[in-house]
Amino acid sequence: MANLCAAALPDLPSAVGRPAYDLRAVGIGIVHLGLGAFHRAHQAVFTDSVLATDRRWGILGVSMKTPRATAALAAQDGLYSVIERSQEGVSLRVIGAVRETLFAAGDPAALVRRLADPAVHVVTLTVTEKGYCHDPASGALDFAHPDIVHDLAHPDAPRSAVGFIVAGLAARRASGAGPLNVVCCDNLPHNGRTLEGLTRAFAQHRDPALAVWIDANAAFPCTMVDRIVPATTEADVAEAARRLGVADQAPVVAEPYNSWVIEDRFVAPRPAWEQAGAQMTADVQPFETMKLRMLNGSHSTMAYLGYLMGHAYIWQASADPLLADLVERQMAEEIAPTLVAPPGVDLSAYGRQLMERFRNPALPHRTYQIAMDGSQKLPQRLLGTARERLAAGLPIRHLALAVAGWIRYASGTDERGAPIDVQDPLAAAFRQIVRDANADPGPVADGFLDLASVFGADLVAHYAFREAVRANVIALVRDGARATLARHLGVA
Ligand code: CS2
Repeated sequence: MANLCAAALPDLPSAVGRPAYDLRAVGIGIVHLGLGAFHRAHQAVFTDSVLATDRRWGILGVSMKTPRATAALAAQDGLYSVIERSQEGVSLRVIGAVRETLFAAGDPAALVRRLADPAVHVVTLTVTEKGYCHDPASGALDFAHPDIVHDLAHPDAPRSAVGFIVAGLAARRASGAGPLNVVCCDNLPHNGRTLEGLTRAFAQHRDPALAVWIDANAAFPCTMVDRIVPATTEADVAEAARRLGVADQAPVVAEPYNSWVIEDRFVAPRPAWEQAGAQMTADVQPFETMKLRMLNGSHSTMAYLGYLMGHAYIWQASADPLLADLVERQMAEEIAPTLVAPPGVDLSAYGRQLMERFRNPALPHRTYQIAMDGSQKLPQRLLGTARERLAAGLPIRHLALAVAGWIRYASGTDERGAPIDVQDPLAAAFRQIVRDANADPGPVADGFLDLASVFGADLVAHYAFREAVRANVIALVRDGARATLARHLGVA
């Protein structure tokens, strides 16, 4: 079978969407760091629509750690399909926005040069939570992180996203290439502000005058990004080929829902993403906090407890009456009351819509995938809510069970005694905690609850919080997740 490529576009089946512009007329105006499935199903789709009327915004897609995505895309002229799956059916759209690719680790100097190209006005990032080399609880740059240590020693051949951004900005300053918009699209709290702080801390260490220049010449708008994009499987690759009539080694699968709320805070030209459905606003925070706590908080709760209960997929976990009851009550009773509803949003309707999105059986989203990197995710998904409720003297019953679900999962053994391959930057620390505690649940919980980079010094020292989580960990180990949940919900 032939490969998807520019020459194959005219012969695609008529039902398949395709770029509404001449690929050869597109210039590179955006450098994107982290060419994973989420970027390809989210920002690249918005940008693809913008390109129909404004050819300046082609994307140079950069892979940070492995050349897998760049190699696959380069072999097909940067083209790939988005397979949109709902209960009603499947639709395909070929995206042309990624015009060039680059593997950062293969040629760091080339990436720095491209970041300093005067035609590039925007850098977007999806490098996942752990890609920011920060302390998740405080948001501060981790100067002991091996990549940051390396990048401060080799500022012109960096490895980390922050190292590249600072190197690119330094090169722009030196060459007079002009200001830059840096748009974080990861699920971090106050993501733009957080990245700005990390960039400033790194630049300050390198050269205080550079930090001052960056303050005036770079903007870091906050964004809320939302689209459920499970990892692509072999079956998806086969489905893309069947529906396209040509082979696509880099398709992505997504739900129909696609939302991007962007703080209108730019210092350089930018794509008119609002013409493609993005929402520009003066204040992203209510959207972002709502999404991180309601959607991602529920996702993580279902991922840990669902995995322990034997659910491989989120659609199964959210169809389990016990888990559905827990996450619905957690949203309504404990999360929503901490939120300021964004303009025009009704929080109960938002919660109901989330449950519907989770239950989409056409979307095989693995609990195991969402369970990854919990140490980096818990602070913004569950712990901020718990912290605010505790400060207000409010109960955290459901949140304590969800956090205990993480500890039970991250201890590395499932309910049948089989090992769980826990993927997390702190996985070695977790194993040490379990060894030191002889796998005794109370002491295991204590060991986890001492992790200040996750819980922050305040929750580490919060007696009531620790006791609530600890009791749930002990119950989960002793009785299993299903029985613990039934008792918790009063249906045992
Ligand atoms: C998920 C998110 O993998 C995860 O941790 O919770 O990727 C989630 O699907 C997206 O944030 C939805 O917008």
